[in-house]
Amino acid sequence: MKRIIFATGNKNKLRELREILPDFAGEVITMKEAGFTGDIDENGKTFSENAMIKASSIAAQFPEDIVIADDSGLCIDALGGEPGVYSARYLGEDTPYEKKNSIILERLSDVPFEKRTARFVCAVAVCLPGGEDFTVEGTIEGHIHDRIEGEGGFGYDPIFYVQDAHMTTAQMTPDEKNAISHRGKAMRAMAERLEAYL
Ligand code: ITT
Repeated sequence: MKRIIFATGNKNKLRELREILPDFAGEVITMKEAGFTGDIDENGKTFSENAMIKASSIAAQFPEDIVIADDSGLCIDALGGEPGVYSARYLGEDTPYEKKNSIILERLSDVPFEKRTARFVCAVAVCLPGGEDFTVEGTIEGHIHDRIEGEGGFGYDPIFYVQDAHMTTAQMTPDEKNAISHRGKAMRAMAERLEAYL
């Protein structure tokens, strides 16, 4: 059985992977647990490019293992697609999300609901021993809410409103979010492709 390394330092991504694919996640170790110490320069222009940069950086050190990586973020149409691939760094890497979310709400204060369209995107890249690789993507459409609401999820979830569910992704249970989320879709698609390989 090959080891599967998840190239992330984000605990919330790991938690959601465990919720989305509990059997698969039993086999997964983090890049820290694998002993990766280097820096990864996420300088790609797209989520897929950045996901592959992360996965291939780890795969270069651990060529015998399967490596997966997640690059994701929030794209807000009224802000020209921002924060997009800069979602983690947007308004400062160490700025609390409470503050980032408040600033976004302020910037959109004059924008009516129908123009507050946004989507979460998640690209998952996989590097296989032997040099093969692939990426898959998942998205979820929504609107930027008029207030911060909900305690669940992480990051931008308290301002991401899903019209069909009448709530933000932070108000959903983990199962409700994962069933429709960008990461749920991308991780399930990844597992299907990977199963064919395994
Ligand atoms: P790694 O690169 O180590 O995986 P990161 O947090 O830096 O961790 P990204 O560069 O992919 O990861 O940035 C993704 C950011 O997008 C993340 O920090 C959140 O702010 C946001 N994001 C992604 N998925 C989200 C979700 O499901 N709910 C809320 N915010 C999300």
